[in-house]
Amino acid sequence: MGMLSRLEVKRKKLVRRKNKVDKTFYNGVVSRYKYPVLTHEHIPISWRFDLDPKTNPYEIERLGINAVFNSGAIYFKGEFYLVPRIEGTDRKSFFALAKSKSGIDKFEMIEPIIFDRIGDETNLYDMRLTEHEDGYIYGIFCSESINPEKRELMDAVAKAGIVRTKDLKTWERLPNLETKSPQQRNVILHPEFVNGKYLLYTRPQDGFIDVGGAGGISAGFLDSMEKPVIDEEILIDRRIYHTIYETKNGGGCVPIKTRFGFIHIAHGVRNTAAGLRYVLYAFMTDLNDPLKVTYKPSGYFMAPQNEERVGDVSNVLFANGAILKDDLIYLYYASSDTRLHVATIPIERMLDYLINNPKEAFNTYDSTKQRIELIKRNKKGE
Ligand code: M1P
Repeated sequence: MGMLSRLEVKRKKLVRRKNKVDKTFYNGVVSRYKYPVLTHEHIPISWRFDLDPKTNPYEIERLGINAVFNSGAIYFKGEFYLVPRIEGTDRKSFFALAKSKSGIDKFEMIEPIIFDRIGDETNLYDMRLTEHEDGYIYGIFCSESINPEKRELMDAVAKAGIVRTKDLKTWERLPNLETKSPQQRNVILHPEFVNGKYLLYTRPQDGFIDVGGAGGISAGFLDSMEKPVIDEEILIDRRIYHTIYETKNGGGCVPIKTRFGFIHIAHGVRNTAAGLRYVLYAFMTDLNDPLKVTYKPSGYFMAPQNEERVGDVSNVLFANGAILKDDLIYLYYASSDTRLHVATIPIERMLDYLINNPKEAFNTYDSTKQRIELIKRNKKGE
């Protein structure tokens, strides 16, 4: 058996591996799983090697894969579909479709996704998939280009790109979103019309990495997805000093509708001596007024742990895809910009967490009081 056949056998074994709950972690809300659902090793050999011995006699990897991470997710025709960010060894990210019957394991890559390029855009990543009530599935992603004004190396501009499909096979490219903010990332389409308009969650930013003066997760309305222009961005979840989202935050998954409101899973970023730290937090918005945050527990519900802490961009958890199926949220989260994991969250536990966990205290005095009250209540019950 040649080297490439051996590699494919190894890959197939990896894809077929059954996943199981990681019993070493407990917070009452989330079940983590032992194995990542997608890694660079899950990518088929035929996507990386020229399999023809005449043109590749030394079985050299022609187009390597560096990482598979931040993934959009959707339940479609009885299966769990993912559209992860796949980064080649050339640093370009591309999208591809993967599917699984269980949602927790056996994700098989189907095919890379390609659609029209706009202008001189260089890189695409982090697709959020929304099944909108207008009948289309939209993919909103980051479209990155070099800054046309400065033309300096590393001076990039991030915008929100938009595609739509009805079958996950053919993807129609729409114009990029226009807003008054100089740059945008983490843009998400709300699944329902609000007063007859499309609602988009945005994350305005002054620079490519630094959000600068921008306040946090915002929202804006659109009349049409074919001419996507937002005139006004309304701040809905702001950055706050000495919280887990002090440096920046960003919407993650498409809001999940429940009887109490829409669940948002987002990422919060703080700066440390060791660099930025990304954790996952959640909040709820009002069913009738999706711009109004109704519940928001303090802190994070998931942070990088163990091997999740290390990767190309260490100390990062990032989620841009979740599926609600049979009262269970399947949350697809990536660790350290390197690999993709799944966590499951029973919807009733998520609702209890959102509604009953304490709110942000903003300072040590009030935070300590929250803990002392908890200890006192527990003493009474002894
Ligand atoms: O490296 C961490 C993340 O950084 C960016 O997210 P944000 O704009 O919120 O800081 C994105 O590049 C994302 O893909 C990446 O995981």
